[in-house]
Amino acid sequence: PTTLSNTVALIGAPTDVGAGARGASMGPEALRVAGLAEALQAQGVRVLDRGNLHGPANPWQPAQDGYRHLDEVLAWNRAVHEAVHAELQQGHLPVLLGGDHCLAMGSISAVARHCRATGQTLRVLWLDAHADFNTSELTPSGNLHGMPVAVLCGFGPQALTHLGGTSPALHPSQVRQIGIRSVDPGEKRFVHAQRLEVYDMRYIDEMGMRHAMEQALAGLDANTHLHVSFDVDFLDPDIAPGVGTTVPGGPTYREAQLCMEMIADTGRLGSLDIVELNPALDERNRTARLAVDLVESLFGKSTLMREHQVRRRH
Ligand code: B3U
Ligand code: MN
Ligand code: MN
Repeated sequence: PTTLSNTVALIGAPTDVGAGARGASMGPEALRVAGLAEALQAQGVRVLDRGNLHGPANPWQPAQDGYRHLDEVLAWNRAVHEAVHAELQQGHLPVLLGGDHCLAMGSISAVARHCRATGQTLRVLWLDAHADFNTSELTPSGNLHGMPVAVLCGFGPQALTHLGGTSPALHPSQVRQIGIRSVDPGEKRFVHAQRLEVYDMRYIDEMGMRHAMEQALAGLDANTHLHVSFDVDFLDPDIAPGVGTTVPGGPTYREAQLCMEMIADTGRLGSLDIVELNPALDERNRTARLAVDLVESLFGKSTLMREHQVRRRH
């Protein structure tokens, strides 16, 4: 099998409280309109659309003590945490439809809590143009979507670092970042200090997506739960304009497909975030349709029989 569970639960979290641009709150519906459930069903999985979570409106206020909208971000992440954890306990594969990337605090803390209880090893693949490793001291914006990896590693306000009870939810050694090409100066020093494993665009240019993914996926075994946190701004803005913070020079269509196919080949996918899709900035929903296309590959769609392609690599 391509994934840990044959039943997928779609959980919409329509908010942009952690972002610097409005519009990611429309992401869940855009993904549904682009045919996400149908695409997953075509890959042979059962799909349960749980509808959307509810939470506070975006107050659009400036940062206070280095954080924008901390109370609202906390409320949304509590809801996400409970919903994701409930699906995992039922043996389902949760797919979080964001919403901005601050919601990964709730989803990944739930996955970490589940893995702790079941004795599984958690590996997180962070597909993003950004490292999302800021703290209140380092952030240039106060936007919490730039901080989820730091919060999950225990650096941030107590209420967020303890969403899953114990802190930290993750050790930096459990994270692999792919596609990174925009890191703030203080954030960069912190990434090095915490020894985050980053396959940035320079690495992908020099070594190729295949080698980067082989490294990022090395060491998985039959006890590994693989969580993919897919920030749509990972993709090159030429093919994916519908995001709040475009950064030029991202993976091409072919590179992104290969990335997803190699994750599918591991058979260890256990949970997924699709975040930062911003329909207000998209062109006729093309970025949503591309995201759905890539998720099909992530769930095992391939041109030929998969065994042939795996064999070719050895
Ligand atoms: N690193 C910047 C920008 C940013 C991070 N994530 C997104 N944008 N999407 C910040 O504000 O932390
Ligand atoms: Mn992100
Ligand atoms: Mn990003």
